Amino acid sequence: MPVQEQINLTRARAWIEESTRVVILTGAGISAESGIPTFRDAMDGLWARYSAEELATPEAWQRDPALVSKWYEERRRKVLNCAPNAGHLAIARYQNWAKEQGREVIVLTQNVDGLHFRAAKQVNAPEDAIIEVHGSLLRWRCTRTGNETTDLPEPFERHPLPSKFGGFLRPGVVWFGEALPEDAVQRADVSTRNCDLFISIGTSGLVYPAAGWVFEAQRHGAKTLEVNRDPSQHSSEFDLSIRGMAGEVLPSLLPS
Ligand code: BV8
Repeated sequence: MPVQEQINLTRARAWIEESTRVVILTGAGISAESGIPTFRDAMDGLWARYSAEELATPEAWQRDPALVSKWYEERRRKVLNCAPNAGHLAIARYQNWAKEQGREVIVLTQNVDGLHFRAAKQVNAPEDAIIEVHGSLLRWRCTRTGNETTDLPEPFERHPLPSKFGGFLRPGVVWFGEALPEDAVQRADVSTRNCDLFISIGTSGLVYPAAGWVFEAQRHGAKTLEVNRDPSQHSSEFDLSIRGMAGEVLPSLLPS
């Protein structure tokens, strides 16, 4: 690892040692090493001619619910065949360490793949400190009643699936133009205003309101640290930005 990155890692470790209220924001980059394409990765196969932004919208669902249902079912199946990687596990072990020390570490994930929860289960980390701010591929919701289910046929017999409540089942994710779940926004607002360290991992920082939370933390006096493979939209505004792969950096950065 280049000397500058070593120096940054040493500084970041010192910040983590002295921090007692930490917010970790994660994006698709932390799941890349589990084999899940990031949001900016070009899509392939049947989806090569679409962009994620155009399919992840209520308009796409209105226009062609079968196509959108197929895309999400395929992504759900891929996720169920993947596993948490060293980056997810390092965060879960850090949450365990923090809990023993009476410190608080909250994960705000933009990812809808459920891998933070699976990592937490693997190491008995607290699951109530993981907030899926953009929902989950694993939960599907009736369009008529809003009832959610994770009990889905393998494979879907048809697209979209009829719900037993008279509507259809849509993925339980937040589409562009949809509001984030109120409780997620509430948890994000309170934690970003009260943290003493905000760590952003594996996100391009392009999607709001999540991309703005680092500035909320900064305004309230938190130190801000980024771990990302490439420069992100806001890398220069973090107090410290470490270039690297989450699965390699996090196990040596985070206490366990
Ligand atoms: C809303 C779920 C309002 C679906 C997703 C200002 C304020 C508020 C809203 C807006 C605003 N400006 C614009 C908006 C609208 C919009 C928006 O932000 N648009 C963008 C494009 C400009 N926001 C919204 O619509 C949000 N809703 O604000 O509603 C409202 C209020 C009331 C009533 C009605 C409405 C909703 C946004 C949520 C959209 N849903 N996902 C699905 O998955 O299908 S977004 C999706 O893309 C992800 O969840 C993620 O959040 C987002 C960004 O992706 P990233 O995670 O960053 O991934 P990306 O590929 O971009 O980058 C990966 C990074 O990882 C890279 O930097 C790479 O270098 C790095 N990396 C790769 N490998 C590794 C790595 N790093 C480390 N290690 C590695 N191995």
